Amino acid sequence: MSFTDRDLFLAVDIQNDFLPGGALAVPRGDEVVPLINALAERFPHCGLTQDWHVGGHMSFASSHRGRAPFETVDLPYGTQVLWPDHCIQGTPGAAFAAQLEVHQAQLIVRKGYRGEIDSYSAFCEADGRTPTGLAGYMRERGFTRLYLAGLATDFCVAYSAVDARKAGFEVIVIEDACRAIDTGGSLASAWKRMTDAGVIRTTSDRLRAR
Ligand code: VGL
Ligand code: ZN
Repeated sequence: MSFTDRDLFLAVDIQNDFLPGGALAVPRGDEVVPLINALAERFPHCGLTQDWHVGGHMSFASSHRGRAPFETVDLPYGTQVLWPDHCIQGTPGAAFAAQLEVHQAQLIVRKGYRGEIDSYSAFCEADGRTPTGLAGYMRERGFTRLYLAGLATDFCVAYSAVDARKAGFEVIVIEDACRAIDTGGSLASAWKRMTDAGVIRTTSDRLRAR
């Protein structure tokens, strides 16, 4: 069995700032890049997401006096983890990793571009109601299944996976092609939320055997 016109493979946030040496480096984040390149070749339809913040974004610790990265603050839409400045529009840190070779990607979803609101999810911003348009794009193109890999498992991958389930799609997370930030128990809680939402967990080996 191979992938069909109903399947979309989405590689999440493979950007310099999330790789070793980057502003918000995900431990061993670079290890997923060759896996993602190989996976993408097998899908007829691929997309990419790109964290795409304005300078002074509310998710940056630097926007809150006296606060440090990885602390949390309460914002109008809920609790927000504070991050180092990262993925600022047009900067080298926001660019896709040089080793990423998914030139056949048909779609790039940018998110987090509103200064007052974060967006981990590729579907919906952190207020839980402002859509990015991805669900509509998938429906118009007839995609019913979403395969996810990338960075970080416990933030952008997990929020995207759960929102995709809410939008009615089948969702498969390719675990070994993801890496986590894991701050304050975020990885365990992300897997619980994904599993509860009916997200399927697989590995690139298992997919290769299809
Ligand atoms: C992400 C934290 C802040 C991610 C993005 O891509 O998982 N995490 N912005
Ligand atoms: Zn971000």
